[in-house]
Amino acid sequence: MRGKFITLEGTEGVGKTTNMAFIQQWLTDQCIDFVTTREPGGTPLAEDIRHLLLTHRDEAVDETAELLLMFAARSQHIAQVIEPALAAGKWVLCDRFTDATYAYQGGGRGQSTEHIAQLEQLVQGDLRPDLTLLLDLPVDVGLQRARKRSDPDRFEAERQQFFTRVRDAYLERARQQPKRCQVVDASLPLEQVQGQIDTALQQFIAEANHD
Ligand code: Z5A
Repeated sequence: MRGKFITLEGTEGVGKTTNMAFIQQWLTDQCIDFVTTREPGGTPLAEDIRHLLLTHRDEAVDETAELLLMFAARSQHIAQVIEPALAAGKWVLCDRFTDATYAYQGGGRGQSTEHIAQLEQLVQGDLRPDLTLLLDLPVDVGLQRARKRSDPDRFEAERQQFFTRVRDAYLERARQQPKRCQVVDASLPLEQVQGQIDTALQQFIAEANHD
């Protein structure tokens, strides 16, 4: 049987890395065979593209070039990692996927949603996540949390208004696709955040077993 595809999304400082570890443990406890990966990245070539995308540079980065690089990395990632794993019956847990493109390149940069949808169709065909956990919290809280970490990369250096547009675009995606996209209130203490994730995963498994 084909595996399930779960993605984790959110703006700056929502706690993706922290909660990826929680979900990995959760899947392990359920004896589910899974692979963990991330975007942009997940293969040597796609990780090279990630480096190109996140590095600060003197040259202005054309927004269409940025969009195409995201999908170039994704195409390689799907071919090398995601599709083979799903076809082998493994679950795939991915730190960000195409919702991030709608949120950052669409909402944040103002790139056309139609163009993103066309690239999504070209690169992914019918492949879509089965479940997306959207960690959500007010932008200022997330930025305060993120500031405690290392120096900001090219995206993290954006202003608060940029992340507000990103957050709004994520929430709009969740409103449009409420079954696939579960919004988690990431402003709560970690234990309560993980309680919500646990509930969403249990519900997802129950529905998957029912299908
Ligand atoms: N990007 C894009 O533009 N288009 C695309 O299509 C894709 C990506 C796929 C790299 O992503 C960049 O790529 C990303 C968007 C762009 N840039 N940004 N911004 P990334 O996923 O690698 O980058 P990230 O956003 O920095 O993710 P992260 O490292 O997982 O960070 P995080 O979500 O902030 O997670 P964290 O490090 O676990 O948490 C931050 C801090 O908060 C940390 O100190 C935690 O201990 C703390 N924390 C976590 N949860 C809590 C709670 N509940 N209470 C209090 N404190 C907490």
